[in-house]
Amino acid sequence: MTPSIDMANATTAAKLNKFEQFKAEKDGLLVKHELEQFAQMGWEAVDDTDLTHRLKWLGIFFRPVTPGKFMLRLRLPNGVLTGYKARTLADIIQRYGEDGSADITTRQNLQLRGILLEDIPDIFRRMQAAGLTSIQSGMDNVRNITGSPVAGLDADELIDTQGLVRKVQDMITGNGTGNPAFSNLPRKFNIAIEGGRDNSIHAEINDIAFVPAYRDGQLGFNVLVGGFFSARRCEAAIPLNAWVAPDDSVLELCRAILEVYRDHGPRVNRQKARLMWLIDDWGLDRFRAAVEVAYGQPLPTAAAQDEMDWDKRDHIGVHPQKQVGLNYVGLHIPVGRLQASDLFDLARLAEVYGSGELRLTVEQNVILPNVPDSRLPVLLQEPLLERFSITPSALTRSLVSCTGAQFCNFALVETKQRALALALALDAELALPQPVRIHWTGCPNSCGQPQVADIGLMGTKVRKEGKTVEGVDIFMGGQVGKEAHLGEKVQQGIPCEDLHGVLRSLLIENFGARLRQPGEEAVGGGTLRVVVE
Ligand code: SRM
Ligand code: SF4
Repeated sequence: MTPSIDMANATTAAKLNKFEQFKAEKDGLLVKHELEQFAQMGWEAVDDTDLTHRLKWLGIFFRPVTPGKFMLRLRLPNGVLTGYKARTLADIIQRYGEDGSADITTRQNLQLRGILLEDIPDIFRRMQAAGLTSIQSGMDNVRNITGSPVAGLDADELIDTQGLVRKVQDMITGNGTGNPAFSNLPRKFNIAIEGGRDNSIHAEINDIAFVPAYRDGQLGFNVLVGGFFSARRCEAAIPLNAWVAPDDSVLELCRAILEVYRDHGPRVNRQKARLMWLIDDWGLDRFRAAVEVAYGQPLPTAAAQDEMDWDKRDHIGVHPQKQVGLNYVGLHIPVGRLQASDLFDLARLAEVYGSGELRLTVEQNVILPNVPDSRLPVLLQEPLLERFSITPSALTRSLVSCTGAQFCNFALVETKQRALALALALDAELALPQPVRIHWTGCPNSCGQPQVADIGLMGTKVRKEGKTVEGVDIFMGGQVGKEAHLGEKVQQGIPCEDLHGVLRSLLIENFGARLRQPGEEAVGGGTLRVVVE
């Protein structure tokens, strides 16, 4: 299928933004054929647009903060991987020593660090042999497709989404080889397919979300569209007033929406190019009608209600599965940061105690599925569980953080190290009646999703005593699960050095925290093994 971008809508070439211009000159996917050459000539000699932009079509991110040490963003549909895949990735980063690490992302995915361009052809061969791909994971492509991390394990789930998520990924990426039909969207695009009752993947912040719903007694999905965060605007997804059966209709509807967005989505101003801007411009009825034409048949109207009626779970700890005698064990990974040795260890635990499988969550944690009752006691004695705890303390437990200044050039503040240090310090000081979800994001792009948090912290620069220092704007009121609702900014320009006291007050006044008595200690916690300079 050849893309047919509506140039009348996209307006004249003269008005196209610079991203549209370089995409029109050469599709990002084409650098795939130049990788061997890039590897031989070295990154310094690669054309600047290929280096800083087009390589992202293959998941390869040049990092201006660490020039020459690239980030590789994978695709892990539904957050599922195997011990074998984890070991392959561990092996890839191990050779980079201290530079080699992996981050679990807020889209239940992995990003590898420290990668050298000359190694990429070999890395891609090894990844392909292990059934891994990083294709179309950056720039104007569909990001990792999320689904419940306990799909197929949860006794109360409605639809096991794993197969559907894989099929949608295969359709969009041409079975992982790259698909030019969907490699030139107006902007990034997020898809989530939820099969459980607790909205485990923040359906409301995706460009397309499928949520379970019964229509005339048949189980399928209601469809939401247009959710997104950006520096300029954040919106929750709205109902498309459509329902689909849990079969290839999901694929077909994704294809139809992507075609409409690809061919008619706004391409003049990149700050106004996400799907919701098209829906705003056209109105929902016209958008829905265009999707129906692309879908090839009328779309059933939405079911009256969806089935997401639970509070959101965090999956930490030991939980019985629907398969009698088996359990899934959620391990807390402090701010999602893993070293090669951690990935090797997790692969071993999955193979020794479970079925060789691992799952990732959007809270940047890991789940070991299929652990028999009989093996639980030994698993729980494993030294790794001292760092990757099943009983983390209340604030570290729910902590989420984007990459921040260590590797991201958009960042206005360092995030991960600071987030963890503050959470541990506050956990030591305060007793909380329940976990409080604190999300850090280093800039207004909101990769760390501060708007879904109980307390969201967004990096900014602040003036203090005549100097510019790192600070945050504070968001509150984010709700997740059945009554998902985006939080709003409640305070701005707090210097990070004053944040401890501000958070302590917020936790006491709004979340029932009390100061610990002498001798009363917090359990669990975490350490980040990479020290940020
Ligand atoms: Fe993001 C750009 C990291 C989830 C909104 N995001 C970036 C870049 C690629 C910028 C860059 O080139 O440096 C960051 C890479 C830094 C690095 O070295 O790691 C980056 N985003 C991340 C991750 C790794 C954060 C994390 O630590 O988990 C997440 C990767 C997900 C994945 O596996 O694909 C990540 N980014 C998100 C999310 C959350 C989500 O999807 O639920 C959002 C908000 C939701 C959304 O997109 O609607 C998000 N990222 C952005 C934006 C703002 C998009 C916009 O429409 O303006 C940018 C900037 C851009 O695209 O121009 C951005
Ligand atoms: Fe980078 Fe900003 Fe995204 Fe954090 S929120 S990863 S600082 S772009």
